Amino acid sequence: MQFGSRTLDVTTPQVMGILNITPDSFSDGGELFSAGQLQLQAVIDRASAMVNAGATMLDIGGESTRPGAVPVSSQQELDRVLPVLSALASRFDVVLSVDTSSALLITEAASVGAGLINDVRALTGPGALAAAAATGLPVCLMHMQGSPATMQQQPGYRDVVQEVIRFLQARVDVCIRGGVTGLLVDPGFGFGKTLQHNLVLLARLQELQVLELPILVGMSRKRMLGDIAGKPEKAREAAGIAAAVLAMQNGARIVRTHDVAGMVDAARVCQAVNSAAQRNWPPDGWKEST
Ligand code: 7PM
Repeated sequence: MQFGSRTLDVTTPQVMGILNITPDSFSDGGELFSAGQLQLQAVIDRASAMVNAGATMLDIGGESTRPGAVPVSSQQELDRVLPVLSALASRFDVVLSVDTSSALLITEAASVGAGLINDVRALTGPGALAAAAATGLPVCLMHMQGSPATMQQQPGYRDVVQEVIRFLQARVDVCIRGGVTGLLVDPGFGFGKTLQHNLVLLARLQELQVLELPILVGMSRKRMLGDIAGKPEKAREAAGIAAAVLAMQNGARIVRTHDVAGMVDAARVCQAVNSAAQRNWPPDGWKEST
């Protein structure tokens, strides 16, 4: 699959390292800031470690979407993300993903080397769809119920898997009509979902294969893992790997994680076992792009 100037095989599981460029970010942020100032060298060092550990994608975000988060200004998001993208694009031969809902940042990110647009709001924001289509880059569409400020207050579904699929299919259709030419889908673990909703989505992730698009998952350090393992954010790596292995076995092609080295090993184990087995993995029928 083409991600701007870079090509990546998404029939084998790929690991996407998370770079949260937010001073308040849960589980990994803050450390990339000193006295409120972004430390570009710290970001480059973190990215370098992830690439050396086998990440083939890096996801760069400047807006905290943690439950209860208040929106940051678009200018602040731009100021955080664009210098990072520029610095990384000239240094690393990996796909740089920009985690944003902002039309302006989508446009600017494409011009400084982004290869993927990752939008937790699935291009529903003002101008986002047109901006994304104009870049020619692929887009990851994520499901969220509600908005970050209130999404964990009262999540409710009749059938969470069916509702996620219906939402994603509708957004896929809108995006294709709007001119987006490459799509990934993501069920949005933790975004307007109880622990039970997240578990059902993971158990039945293979049902998302009806969308015939590569599936991306992000569970790294999230509360669902804390609820299961009973551990704080920094101690959830093993739980995250276990959950990601189940996701890969159920068809996930890209795993978004803070803990790259362990996840790369896990992805290689999944790939080795599944390619040895004559079980039609990865399954046929999904599209490289629209
Ligand atoms: C604070 C709390 C900061 C939570 C960041 C987060 C996903 C994503 C995020 C995901 C895709 C995090 C989340 N989660 N994009 N962006 N899928 N595609 O854990 O699950 O990094 S933000």
